Amino acid sequence: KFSPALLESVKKLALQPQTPVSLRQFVEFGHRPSPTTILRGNQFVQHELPVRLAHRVVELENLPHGLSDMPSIKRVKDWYTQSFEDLTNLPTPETFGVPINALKGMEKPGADNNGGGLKYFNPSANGNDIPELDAWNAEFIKCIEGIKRRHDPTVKTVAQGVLELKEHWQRAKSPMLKNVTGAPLPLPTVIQSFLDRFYLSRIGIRMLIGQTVSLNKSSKATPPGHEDYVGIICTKTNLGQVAWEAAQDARTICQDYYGVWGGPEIKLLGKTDVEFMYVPSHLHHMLFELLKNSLRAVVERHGVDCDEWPDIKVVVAEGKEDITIKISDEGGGIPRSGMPLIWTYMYTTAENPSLEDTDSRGDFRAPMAGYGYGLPITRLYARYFGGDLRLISMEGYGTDAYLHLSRLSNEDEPLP
Ligand code: W6P
Repeated sequence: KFSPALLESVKKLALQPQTPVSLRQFVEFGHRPSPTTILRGNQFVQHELPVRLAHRVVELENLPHGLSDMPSIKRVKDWYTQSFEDLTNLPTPETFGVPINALKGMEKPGADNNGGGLKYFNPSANGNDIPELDAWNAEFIKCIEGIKRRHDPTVKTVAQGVLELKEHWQRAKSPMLKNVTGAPLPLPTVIQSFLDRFYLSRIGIRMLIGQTVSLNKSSKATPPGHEDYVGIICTKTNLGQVAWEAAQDARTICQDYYGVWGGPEIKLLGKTDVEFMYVPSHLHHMLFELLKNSLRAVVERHGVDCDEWPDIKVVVAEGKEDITIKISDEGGGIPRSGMPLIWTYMYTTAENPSLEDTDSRGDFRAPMAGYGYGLPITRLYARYFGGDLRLISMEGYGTDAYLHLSRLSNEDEPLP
């Protein structure tokens, strides 16, 4: 399927170190970028993405317990290899004929407008419009957007691969599946930590692509309402606003799923008006996931016919070093013995976890609970920018989820 030469160059790049990018670097780099800055960024990504992809290909090839041989894992590995090929086959600006020398001296945006650096560098105003540059940038963006789309089904497909491994163990009557009680066994630690590394790396790769695509598209004009944005990063992310939206979305899903009217209320308390630098889509994703869990716990503990469910409380605290969001539910908590399972890629309390977002009638049904990957992946999103997620359960009463988000945005991106 892939040429031996390509596979060789994958192995070669997998030996090169990945380059971490901090949130601060993302912002400094993407703030009012000149055409030269955009080009430099694109060139960095054209090199960095193949390095990161190559690391994943090699790891996917060498997984323990036969996981590498599962058809779904092979598919995912092929996507990574294909994306590597797409990027390395793409011409570089030089081979594409971008007159690199014509860009010399254009590094400093605003250098020739009072030194304020407040205006976008406008090449055409200087008679320096470079069609080859625009054409290469456009080609490059098309390529990485295609890569992002290709990898959309990764989480689902890897989950499928883990199921294939479990079925393989069953057929082989492997001791890996020797469960006397019938309770689901946690995955071996090596597989668990592989999945953590793999999904954390995926967050980083998608951050790099998302940021690059966004900077290229907004470099000519700031989209309305995006004055505080640098790419997909908002320098004034309003926690209360994102939390309110995540709460609305989670409650809508809860109503549809349980057929309840309204559902438990979600109260926002504390310093909800805090603004800080973050990726709003990441924040939304984490809060949405946690709130869905709390809603599910409350509805299932108190019943769909309950006339007044206990509120779910979201308390925001602003510290110097981090912002903590506590989400408290009275959903009965989690037994202590079940706590370690929370972070495994199999924990689910959904009665019928399905890989499809459809119910038994085949209708589309919003997944109230997915395939048990929500919580571990939410914690990875928190950790990606130096935060963390902890759960404290009071069995018989409820659960507190503590989401810590780091304010010190100069920590290095973690790169497994
Ligand atoms: C529960 C289980 C859980 C997981 C994550 C967040 C909140 C909750 N509540 O009962």
